Amino acid sequence: MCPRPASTSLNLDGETLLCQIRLLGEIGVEPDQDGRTRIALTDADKAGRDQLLRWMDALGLEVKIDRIGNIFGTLRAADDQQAPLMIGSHIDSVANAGALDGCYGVLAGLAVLRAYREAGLSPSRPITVAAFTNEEGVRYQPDMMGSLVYAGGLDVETALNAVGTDGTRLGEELARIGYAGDLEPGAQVPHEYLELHIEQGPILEAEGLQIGVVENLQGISWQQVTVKGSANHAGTTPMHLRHDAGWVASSVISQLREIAVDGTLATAGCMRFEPNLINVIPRKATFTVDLRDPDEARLQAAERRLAQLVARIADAEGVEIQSAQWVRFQPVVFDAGLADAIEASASRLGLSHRRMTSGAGHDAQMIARIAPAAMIFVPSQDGVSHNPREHTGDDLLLSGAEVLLDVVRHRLAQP
Ligand code: HGY
Ligand code: MN
Ligand code: MN
Repeated sequence: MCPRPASTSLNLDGETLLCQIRLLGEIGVEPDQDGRTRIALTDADKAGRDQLLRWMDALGLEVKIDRIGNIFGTLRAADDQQAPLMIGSHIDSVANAGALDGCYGVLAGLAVLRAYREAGLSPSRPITVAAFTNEEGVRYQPDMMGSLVYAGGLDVETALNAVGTDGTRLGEELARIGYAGDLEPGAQVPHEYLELHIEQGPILEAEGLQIGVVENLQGISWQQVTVKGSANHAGTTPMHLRHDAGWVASSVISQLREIAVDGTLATAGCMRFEPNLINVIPRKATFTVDLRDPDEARLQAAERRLAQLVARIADAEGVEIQSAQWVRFQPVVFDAGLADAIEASASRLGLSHRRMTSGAGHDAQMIARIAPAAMIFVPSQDGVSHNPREHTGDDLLLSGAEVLLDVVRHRLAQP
């Protein structure tokens, strides 16, 4: 545990926080998997949401759910008219995920409210813990969808009509799991927003540091590319007469590393051939490209290079191309005052720290559109995430939560 100034009456109950992380991490674990899968609006996501609501109820929080299924648990204040300080993240996951991504920040938010409850203190302004819907965006795009709707960046009806990669309509799934709330998204604009999250990258661990003061966040460009060629016999069609959609997709993907230069990141996460049979030249190929860069001009240059590469290879093979932009978020700079406050807390608590950029997308980048927002990182072991091996030691998890509590205490000027 990190040394705490004797004066505070707000104490972190680290044992309950670690226990809740472990219990939530057990929801969605499949027998044949090491990790858990709680993809947005599935039954497993519902089970995680139900558990979160039970913990919110146990803390006596005022619980509200908005029309896109965002969950809010609020500790009322002495002066209830003020806008809340919001602590948020997400509890949906990718497939076969770790237990910390998103969940850590939501449950650390509950730990902050528990500290107020146990100290018998009312905060000087309401504190709201938020769990945003569909942060991962792997079933319904875009990612960070719930916080984007909340921040007014996506119309709620459009979001409710989103069709998933499995053909389901988001609004029907939301109603099916019982989380189609009635609160208008964004009805309550937060005074400030804090998000505690694992780094999901290698930097803090490599530098032996305990806390990341996140100043900014990369721009994100997601595209789905569909290649339409001609099916034909694998044994009778001469190579120069083929219109092989599978070869075009594979050629583009194999050259992505030439696009990922000067700090831009490029990932082809999905690829599908049709008819996907060993002796049939693919008539259709569908693949995705995830481009990221903290610099908007470089991200646009990478998008142009990708478009030129796809066009050149497609022309040579005589196939048709369709590109659908699934996500396009510009880089975000977080609130300097909040970043300073996080840095001051890390120093006060004697924790080693550095300022850094977030490589991953987070709900904070959406809430930054409507309120001052910033993030706190803790290290990820081996920099691994979106993988059951995702891990952060208990001491580091508790240090991050101590920083969150200390920042809140100072922002609310509480004893
Ligand atoms: O894609 C991301 O960066 C986030 O995990 N949704
Ligand atoms: Mn996350
Ligand atoms: Mn994630």
